[in-house]
Amino acid sequence: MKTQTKANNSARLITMGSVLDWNQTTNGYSGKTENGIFQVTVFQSGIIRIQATRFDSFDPNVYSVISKPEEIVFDLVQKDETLELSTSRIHLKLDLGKFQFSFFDKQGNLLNADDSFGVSWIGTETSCFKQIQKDEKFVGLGEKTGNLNRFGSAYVNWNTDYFAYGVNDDPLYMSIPFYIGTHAKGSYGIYFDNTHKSVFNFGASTNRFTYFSAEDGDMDYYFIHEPTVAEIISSYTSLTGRMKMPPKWALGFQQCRYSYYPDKEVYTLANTFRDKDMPADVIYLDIHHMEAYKVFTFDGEKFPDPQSMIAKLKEKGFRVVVIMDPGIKTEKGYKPYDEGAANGLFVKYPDNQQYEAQVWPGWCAFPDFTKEETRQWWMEKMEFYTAAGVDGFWTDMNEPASWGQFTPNLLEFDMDGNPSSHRKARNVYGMQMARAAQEGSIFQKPDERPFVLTRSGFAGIQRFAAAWTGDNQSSDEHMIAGVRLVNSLGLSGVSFAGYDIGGFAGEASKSLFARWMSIGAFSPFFRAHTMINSKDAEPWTFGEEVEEISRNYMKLRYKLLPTIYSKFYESTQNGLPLASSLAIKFTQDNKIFDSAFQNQYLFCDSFLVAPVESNKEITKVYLPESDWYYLFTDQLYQGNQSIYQDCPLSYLPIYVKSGSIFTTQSEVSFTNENHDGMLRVHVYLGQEGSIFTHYEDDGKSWNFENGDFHKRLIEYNPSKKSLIFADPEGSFKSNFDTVRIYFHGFKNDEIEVNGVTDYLNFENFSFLHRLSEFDPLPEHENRFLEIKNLGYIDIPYPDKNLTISKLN
Ligand code: NBV
Repeated sequence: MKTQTKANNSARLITMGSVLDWNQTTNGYSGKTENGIFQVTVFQSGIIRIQATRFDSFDPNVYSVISKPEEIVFDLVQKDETLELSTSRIHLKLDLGKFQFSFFDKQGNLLNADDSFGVSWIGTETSCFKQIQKDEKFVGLGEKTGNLNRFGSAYVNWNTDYFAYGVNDDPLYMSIPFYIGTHAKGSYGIYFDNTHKSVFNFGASTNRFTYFSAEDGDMDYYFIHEPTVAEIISSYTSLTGRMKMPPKWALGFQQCRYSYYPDKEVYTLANTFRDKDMPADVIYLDIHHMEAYKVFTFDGEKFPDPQSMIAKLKEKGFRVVVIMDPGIKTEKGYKPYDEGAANGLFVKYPDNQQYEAQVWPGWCAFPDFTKEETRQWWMEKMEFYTAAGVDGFWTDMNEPASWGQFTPNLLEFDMDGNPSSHRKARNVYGMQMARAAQEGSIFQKPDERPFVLTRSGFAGIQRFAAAWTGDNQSSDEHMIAGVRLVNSLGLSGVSFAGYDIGGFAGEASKSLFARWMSIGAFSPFFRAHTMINSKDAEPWTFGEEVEEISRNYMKLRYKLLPTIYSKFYESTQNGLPLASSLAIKFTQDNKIFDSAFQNQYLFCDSFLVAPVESNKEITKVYLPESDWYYLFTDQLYQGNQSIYQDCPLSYLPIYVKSGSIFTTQSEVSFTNENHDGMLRVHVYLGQEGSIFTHYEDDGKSWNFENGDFHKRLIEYNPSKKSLIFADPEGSFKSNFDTVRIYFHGFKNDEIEVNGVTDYLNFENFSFLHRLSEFDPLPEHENRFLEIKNLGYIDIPYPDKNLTISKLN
């Protein structure tokens, strides 16, 4: 039985009090204070875990952190009243009298320190108060609205179904209690590993401290320090895991609506994409695919033969993703209900009675996804869909949502053998449903990589699913806010994320839709979606011009697949996002936090994307340190300045970082369609070079895990004036037989290929197609931008290393 140790006046704050005794442990130290116990664990040289509780044992979250402490050498000494622990990265001091921690780097710079309230409680609510460092900024915290720099704001983590949320509303569907603090002395990350409703206050309504607190549970956080924000994110994802390599089709364009039916409408949709030459890979079936909204059924009238429908769609290169909601209609005779009830798989009240609430099907029971047997059962049930040929799964309403939107806290969840109330379970429920969906997909189709899209989640969700930002609205504000949400998810370990293009609630104007498609092409997850009863919102329904603009950006997305796929692979290895807030690479540049520039991000490392509202023809863009090439003309700009950029709807402001490399392929209509066999390598003159990791595999199976991939580094080295293709690794045979290298910004007429002179060809080059002149009036003429006289050479795809030299 857990007993409260001391101080039972729950109306006032109590701190840990002073340390009474401590002992060294294998990975750190632990001890006892006047009011609680604590443990300090060195996880890695750059990660230290702090745990404190008022009870006599700890109550961890078993769902998020999947790694174990490494065997790390550390020093531990007591100097007077201070206990000092050092690893090769962090120097941690604990004031034994006050139970206050201070974290320093190895040069002695103070990174982060507790306020004198340190770790404390008010009743069951546990908090950790931190001093604010000079000019400190805070980024991350996952799916949170608000500014990139979270200083001055407070946020709640409590997964919430929020239809048509406002751009400043909080909380939304997913909680990730991880943030990064940064100031002139360095950056650090804090992951608060507590699943209860929590609050992060970065100095809202107080100038004394920041704090994070939870309604209950332990003070349990991981302090991460590395020299760069990128390494901090990598460390965080070494704790909570990284995404699995998705199937290639999931990187293509995805079309959704609430809902496409009957089957004829789905065929028309698929055919229209192909007839209109607009590349696309995925069609979604929303809740109307079911009979009376019962999961694991198809509505027999709307979809009399789902299997042959899906087979026909596959012939055209389309995959089908179905929605799965957790609510199971409480209807005797409906097998999923009968089985769940008979086997005790549903969420219950403490008296063991089944919990019911209303959702789409009416009264429903809710599978307890925090129970292994329930997940196992769900995995087996998914055969219903995979047998019909369904390839992907969309877990919606998994906050969990129900009418009334107020789940009672007394409900009980198994929590994998540690029964807990809804207070502890809610925030991980959605993640465990996404896990069941992923495990189910793998169980049913062991040879194929799964694709799961989830609305709700918690720290670690990246291991199981891609995320989208729920029910946004059709407005410019939302389009821009969505970019920031996705960038923030990327700062918090969730690389595969996106938003409903066009907006879910409401109807997009022509210009809004066009702009949103162009921005969405540069989002990791690329999907258009809209609400029931709204106007058609496929890319051809907004008139000819929007159709052409959309097609242009869809095609550009598909041309960029070799880059995007390679960067997805890298993200599975290092946890870094594909849509990378400038706070990652340009952390110390205050300008990037300006409200005018905070939405800008790097996509796939090379592209600086400046999202801009649909009604703007000209915009201000901030170019951070480096030189930058305007993507569509190769005009060169110096960094560390803001510029004015023309931005007609047809041209989204995008700049390529000098020194970068990216790759493209010929146009295809779906990811699996054969390209022309030529890999285009674009290299941009710069003072600082780069290494691009080119990655290929079969796009669908797990064979890459056994070495069946094709990977090679392509390095541009400005001081050696060379571009080197390293030896390929892996047993997979590349899909390319030729390489065309485009030299952007170089002055060469000739270069050397493995020491042999070769002469460049020149052409006018464009990443987008010329738009038709829809309107004969001269003032409506559409601009067409191209790169004049771009030099290139063609070579056979090198089967071993190859050096291009004499670049200037
Ligand atoms: O299943 C219907 C919708 C879905 O289209 C949307 O993407 C989800 O976020 N779902 C929410 C349920 C209700 C929406 C009003």
